Amino acid sequence: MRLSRSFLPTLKENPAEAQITSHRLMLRAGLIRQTAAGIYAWLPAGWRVLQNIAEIVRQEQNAVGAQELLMPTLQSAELWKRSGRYDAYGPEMLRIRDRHERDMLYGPTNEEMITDLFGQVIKSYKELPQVLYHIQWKFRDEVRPRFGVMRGREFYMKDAYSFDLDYDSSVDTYRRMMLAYLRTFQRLGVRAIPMLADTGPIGGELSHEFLILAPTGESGVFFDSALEEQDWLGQDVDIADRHSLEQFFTRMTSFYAATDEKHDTAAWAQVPAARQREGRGIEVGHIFHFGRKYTESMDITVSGPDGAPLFPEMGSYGIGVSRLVAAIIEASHDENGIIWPESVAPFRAVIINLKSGDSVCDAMCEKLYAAAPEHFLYDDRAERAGAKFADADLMGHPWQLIVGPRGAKDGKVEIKNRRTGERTEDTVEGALALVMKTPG
Ligand code: 5CA
Repeated sequence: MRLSRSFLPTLKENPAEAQITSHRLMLRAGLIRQTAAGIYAWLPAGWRVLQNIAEIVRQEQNAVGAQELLMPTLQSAELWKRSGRYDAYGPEMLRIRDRHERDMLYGPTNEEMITDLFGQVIKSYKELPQVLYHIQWKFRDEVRPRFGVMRGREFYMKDAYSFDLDYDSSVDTYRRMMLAYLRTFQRLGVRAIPMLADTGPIGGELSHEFLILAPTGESGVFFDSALEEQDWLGQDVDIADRHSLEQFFTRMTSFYAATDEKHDTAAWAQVPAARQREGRGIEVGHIFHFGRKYTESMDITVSGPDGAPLFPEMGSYGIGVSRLVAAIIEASHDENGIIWPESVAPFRAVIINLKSGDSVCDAMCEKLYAAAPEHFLYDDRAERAGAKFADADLMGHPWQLIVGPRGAKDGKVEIKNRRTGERTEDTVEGALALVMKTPG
């Protein structure tokens, strides 16, 4: 993308309405604009980040056998009356009436709709397990939407739903999903700590939340620092094998981790003092095992091995995709701006032309840009160098390829790493090879 022609409105000043760093930086870096309270438009750079996150989430869901589909945002109230949640959900649900006076709602979550779809299609225990997910906008009419997309009213969520024949296999599915989550967050370049959690309006008895540490987080957290050191991508778990899943889960849950709601001071005292970590965290994911709550209330069965009807065991698994954009920024920034992990950055690199109009500089920049225009932002504006550097740091591209008359004359590009601040010089080919390396 050429910056001179892009819809990328950066701001020099801090917007008055933003109280926390990620909200300020998202507005200043031109990622989002508010269109109504708690509702945001995603501008091109922000939309790229959102899609990059969604793609990693998708790959890890697919890797554990979940199937992607897409359910609508608008739902019929009838569905929710069947589960009994239509009245129970309260004022957070945005209720709408269509022209035929039918009650509708903007979905805050999809347990009812997926259970109904499942019931229409799956008739026999032989077709189980099924894990289905979508990545779709949700609406919750939060009393106090705040901190930008961190607690919005409309937000982007990945929600998966599982259906198993019996309790044991539903626990396998829960553990597989747990692994998928840990892998997902690690690939996103952040540490999300899994913690035992309350189930709230979703229901059920087994539940974990995933929290990214940040002082602005809404929950107090207590955990064993050993959890931060785990390499979930390097673990050898056979997801088709119950024993292997159990080993993984037992190991993971052997480390203490709990939000303030679930904190157990006696268990906490057992954690070696040097490994005790206390702080605040942002909930970026939440998984629930709730058994037959919805299949029973909505009367959805499959025929079992002996022909008798059975209620499948369910779980649901959410990731706050739009909240993650803000949470990643809370965890990865400095006083100059965002520091994007390579895997989610809107652009891999910005090409900074220090002398637009100079034929040698222009030619070198064009050569760099032509190598991967979909991955590069080319700052071809007639701005002073200082403004270009400030915007590059603010927007947080992992790499800056700086082209000035002196270096360009010798065929050299200056390469700055945004995270480390390290600067090197290389040829166009060398710079491209470094920047285009696949992120981990
Ligand atoms: N049906 C279940 C799992 S699919 C569910 O809805 N879980 S949830 O309520 O915990 O939401 C899942 C994730 O969505 C949360 O972990 C959080 O990261 C995100 N989320 C929830 N509410 C908001 C909000 N108002 N703004 C932004 N993200 C939100």
